[in-house]
Amino acid sequence: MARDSFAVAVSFLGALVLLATAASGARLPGRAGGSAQPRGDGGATSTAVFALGSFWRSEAAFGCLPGVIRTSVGYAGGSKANPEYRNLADHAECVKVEYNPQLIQYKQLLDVFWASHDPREVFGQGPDVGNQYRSVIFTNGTLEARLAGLSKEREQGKDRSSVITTEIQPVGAFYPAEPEHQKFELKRKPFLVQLIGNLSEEELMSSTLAAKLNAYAADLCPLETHKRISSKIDEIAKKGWPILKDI
Ligand code: MHO
Repeated sequence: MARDSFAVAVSFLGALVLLATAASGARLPGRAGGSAQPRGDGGATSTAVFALGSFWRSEAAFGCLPGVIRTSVGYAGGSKANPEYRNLADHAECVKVEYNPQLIQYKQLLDVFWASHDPREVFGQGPDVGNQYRSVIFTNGTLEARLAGLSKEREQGKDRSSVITTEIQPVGAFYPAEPEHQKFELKRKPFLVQLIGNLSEEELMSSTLAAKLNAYAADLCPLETHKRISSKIDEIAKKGWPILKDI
């Protein structure tokens, strides 16, 4: 009985979130299959891959940007086939960003890349020490390689007293990381996971909303967006958050 009412309450909440998000014009992932195919106008989705330290934070750094459709984490840049978190060999932890190039440009993603880590650090980022945390821009084609190269020169030009360690290399195989590493920041806040209806791992991976909330959970949304999401959550909590009084 208690479990039934809990289930009802949770799906009620889910519906509220869907309503609130739809009203704001935010893009929603399909509940079934979780497809977040953005538009029916034939526009292509572009993909960018970056390594900039722990992929938990890297994923959150890109998730709130307007035009980002989905994010996921994985391993790239090494030679080992099918790397795993505990045995990733020469791979780097990476984030894969799928985006609508009509809404956000590769150049802007590069700006976020540079601003989200310290590319002058050698063999790690902050407390995370090791080759897996190296800084890499994985490019897809000559245009991206050129833009990446120019942005690196610009970055180096800001200060010549230390070297930018960032490598630029063509993206090869990208191996998706284990489910527990996907949307890690969001999963640290089970309340938020519940708020969007306890999506399956697959759905979490493909959901635009989950990518945004993952960034929100890590405090990596722009201030205005952060406030907007917070007040929406407060509103939902006030209106309909179920309080279990007895069992
Ligand atoms: N500082 C993190 C690194 C994890 S990462 C996904 C830790 O707590 O181990 O490599």
